[in-house]
Parts: sequence; structure tokens; C-alpha cells
Amino acid sequence: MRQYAAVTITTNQAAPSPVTVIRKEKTSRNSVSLSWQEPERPNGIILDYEIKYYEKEEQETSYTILRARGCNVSLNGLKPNTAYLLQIRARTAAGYGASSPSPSFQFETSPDSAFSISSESSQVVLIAISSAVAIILLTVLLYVLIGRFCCRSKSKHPDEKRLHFGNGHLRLPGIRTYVDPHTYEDPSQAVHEFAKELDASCIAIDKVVGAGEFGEVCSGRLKLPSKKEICVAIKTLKGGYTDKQRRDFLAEASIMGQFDHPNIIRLEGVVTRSKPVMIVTEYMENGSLDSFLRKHDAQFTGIQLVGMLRGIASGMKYLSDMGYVHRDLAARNILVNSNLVCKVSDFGLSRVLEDDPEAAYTTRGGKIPIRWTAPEAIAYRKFTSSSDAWSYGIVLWEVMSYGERPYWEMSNQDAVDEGYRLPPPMDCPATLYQLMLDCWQKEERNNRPKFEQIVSILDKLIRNPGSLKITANTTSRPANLLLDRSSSEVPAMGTVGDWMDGMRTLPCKEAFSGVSYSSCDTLAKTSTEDLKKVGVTIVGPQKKIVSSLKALDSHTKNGPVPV
Ligand code: ACK
Repeated sequence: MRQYAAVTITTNQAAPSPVTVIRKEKTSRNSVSLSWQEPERPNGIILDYEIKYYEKEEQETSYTILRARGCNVSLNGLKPNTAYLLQIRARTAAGYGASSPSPSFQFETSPDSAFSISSESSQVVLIAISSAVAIILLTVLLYVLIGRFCCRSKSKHPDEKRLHFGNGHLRLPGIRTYVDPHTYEDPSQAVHEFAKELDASCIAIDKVVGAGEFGEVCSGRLKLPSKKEICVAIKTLKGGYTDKQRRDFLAEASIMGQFDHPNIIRLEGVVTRSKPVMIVTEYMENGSLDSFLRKHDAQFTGIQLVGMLRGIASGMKYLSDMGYVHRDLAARNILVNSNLVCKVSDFGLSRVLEDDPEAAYTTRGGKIPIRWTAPEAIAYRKFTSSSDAWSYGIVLWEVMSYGERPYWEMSNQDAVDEGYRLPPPMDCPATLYQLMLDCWQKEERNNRPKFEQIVSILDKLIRNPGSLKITANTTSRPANLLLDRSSSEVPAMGTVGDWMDGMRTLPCKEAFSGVSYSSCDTLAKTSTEDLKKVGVTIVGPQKKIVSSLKALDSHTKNGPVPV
């Protein structure tokens, strides 16, 4: 028989080509108006343009970023008589095109004393100068009033959003574009700004696939304007809701609608003008990642698992670049499609945590999914992209253990007990376990890896699959396995009891005490039923416990440990 494999690869849509033609329309001492031509090859629908500019002298150490939907923009709040450099890039569903031009486009503002406008508008200059005092005073007054109004009702102008204010000038590196829908005075305005209103007649519901806090989750089909039908998931808001419930339900759509990334669940639109109120998203054939992995225990290659993890990290990098902190990153909130692509889902603020069955009340009253949450977020609600990185470490552990519950049946209290770290899942590559430990740095949360670094580490692993063969349980383990990073000593582990003490897995220790099995292999061959007869309760899958014990065997200096 001829042996072959058919491989279907779908490339991503190409990014738009650079913006090459930029024109200066008007210049004054504090502002400049620019326009440009659409890229020669947009390769899709241009969602918006990013305009980045900075003082030439400052060499890009601080810069301002604006976003514009059209091909023109006014830059205000500039310094008089100053040279600026500027670059523009277009964004489509495929992401950003290259920034251009290179070298950057240069413009200068007019000197302090002058008020110049381009030559063809010299008449306007004359009129402006003649009525100078009155008009300037009026403009300043209006500017102050409008400025105040804009600050109060943030982001009311979708076409051109100034992303960061600081005396009208950006002093922060990076891009940040997420707008919190709760800052809108009228939340229904937010949903219509970020989500498309769909006609209910274009949606056909096929079946119920799950239940959410607000109502059922169904699968169905959406007829697009092109008449093409696509599979969708439909979240519905059940009848009898309060205004607040409707607002909270739709907040998820207002958040999701701002994202556009292959590893973030895509919003198709909302139905708010008829009942039931619905949120329509792309359909993910394999459902939630945790149950998907449990269904396919041990069925994937290392590369497939790393590919899934890479997707999640890439989605999280996108979210953190946008300034969005997820707060509830867990395998149950990742969806998987038929191509094994993982996408981050479940957006919202307080709602996410209210909705999550894993969320428990902390001593400070907040509701938090304890097992997935960083210590500083549990202790004083310090949620940041670094606390998301901690949760990513837990997701990494969940994926490598095929949907095992973190900390098994331990109580939340024991799970967060200081110093405890999860052990490596069976056959877990050493690099991935080290990555988990890095994500779980307690004291120095800023030392946790950034999502960009995580993506790059996983990319390296994918390029060099041989490195996945070195597993955490066969090599010497990282020194910090059993301890908090603040402790410098690794305790000597002579017996299983010591090991379990070190791991603070009391339930396990109690289960094994008084039972005498001569080796891990004997234990492996003993049925769970037989173990029960001698009073041993298996608190996790038996094969995983055996694998951990074998790891201990290889770890101790004196050969196999008697169990
Ligand atoms: O594991 P599941 O089948 O996948 O059960 C849950 C359920 O709805 C409640 O959240 C499923 N679900 C949610 N969103 C989607 C989606 N976009 N595509 C497919 N299934 C979804 C989820």
C-alpha cells in the first residue's frame, strides 16, 4: 500500500500593504492635518489606521498613537516650531500592515509667533488674523469645554480615538485600545458601537449545547448579507431579566466586539431589537478545552498540545497589548474548533466571575476562581496581565495533564496554601514545566513571563520538537519544585512521606500511609478496587500518581524508593 498523508493547511489572510502616500493639509503652531491614500493592496476590509508620531528630538522614546477610521487625521496638542516624525499602518482582520513610510514622514509645526496655513489658504489666514483675539478666546473656551465633556463621556467618537491622555500627549509606550464599556453613560450605545445589530430572521437555532448564567447556549446558522450561511453559537438572555442583567449580558458583546484576532472568539453580532436578546459568535465545534481534553485523554502529540498552548498565548498577548485583563483565564473558558485552534472566550468584568461555577468568595468578599488566580489578585484584587500569566501557567498545567483539575480534590484553602506548586503532569516536557513555574512566581509578579515571551518560547519548541522529549519527570527537576521561590533549601526527600510532606498533599499521604507496596510497578499493576480494599483512596488518576512516584524514584540518589 502506498503510504501518504493528506495535509490541509489554511494560510492566514495577508496583512495590508504599507500606506505610501501621505499629504500635509494644514499646519498651525499646535496642530497639523494630514491625509493619505489607502494602501495599494488592502487585502481585506480596512478596519482602521494607526497613526504613530513623536518629536524628532525624542527619538521615539515617547510617542503618541491615534486611530482613525478614514484616511485623514488632525494631530492636536503639538509643540510650536517642532519637528515630528510620523508613521501610519492599516489594520484588517488579518492584523496590521507594515508601518510606513520608511524613513518616517516628517512635518514641522509653525513657530510660536506665527499662525501659518498652507499657501492656497492664505485668505483664511488673513481673515483669521483680523478676528484673532475674539476667535482665539472663543476657541480656547470651546476647547476647554469640549475637552471636559470628552473626558467625562469617554470614547464617544469611534472614528478617531485618542488612546491615552497625559496633558493631551501620550507618554506611555505600547498600544492600548480596549475601551471599558462600563465607562459609557449609556451601555446600549457601547454595544452598538462595537457590535453589529443582526436581524433575528437571519438566525436559525438548531439545538441547545449548554447553559450559561443568563440563558441557554445554542448552535445554529447565520445568513450573511452575501447569502452565505455560517455555523454560529448563540447565547440567549432568558426572559424576565432586569435592566442590569441585560446590561451585563450585552457587556460581553461590547468587549468581544473590540477584538479581532485568530485566537479570540469572534463576535458576529447581537440581537437587541427583538426578543430573545442574543449574542452570536463563531461556532467552535469541539466546545470547551477542559472537557475536550478529558474526552481525548493522552491522544495528542506533544506538538499538537504545544500548538494549542501557543494559540492561547497568542490570544492573550493580543489582549494584554490591548490593555485588557481577562481575570478568568482557565481551560473551561477556552474554546476549540474543528482544526484544534484554541480561542480565548468568556469576556466581561464582574460578570465573568459571578458566572463562573469555579468562583468562590474570598475572605475579602470578592468572588474569585481561586485555583486559577494569582496570590496578589486573591489577596487584594490586583488583577493585571501578570496575574493572567499566573492563570496561563495553570492552563498550561491543565493542558499537559489532559484536563485534570488543578490541585485535584484539595480544598481551595489547601490549594492556595503558601509555597505549594503543582507537580509536573505525566510526561510533561521539562521546558514546559519550567514555564509553569515561571508563571507561578509569587513575590515578583513582574518577573513572570510576558505573553510575548511565552509565544516565543512555544514557537522555539515547535521549531525544535526534539526538545519536547526531555520530560520533567525523567530529568532532575527544577530546584524550586516543592518550594516557594523565597525558600532557598530543597528538603532532602528520602521517602514518599517526605516527598508528600514537601508537596503538602496531605490527602495523598494519609491515603498511602500503612500500605506496603514494594515498588511503583507493583502499584501500577494493582487495580483501584484492590487498593480500595486496603484502604487506599486514589485522589487523582492512578496512572498519574504512579508516574509521579516513578519520577520520585529517578530523583532520589539511592535508587528506587520503597513505597
Ligand atoms: O464544552 P461545551 O460544549 O462548550 O459546553 C459549553 C457551553 O456552551 C456553555 O458555555 C458551549 N459553547 C459556548 N460558546 C460556544 C461556541 N462559540 N461554540 C461552540 N460551543 C460553545 C461550551
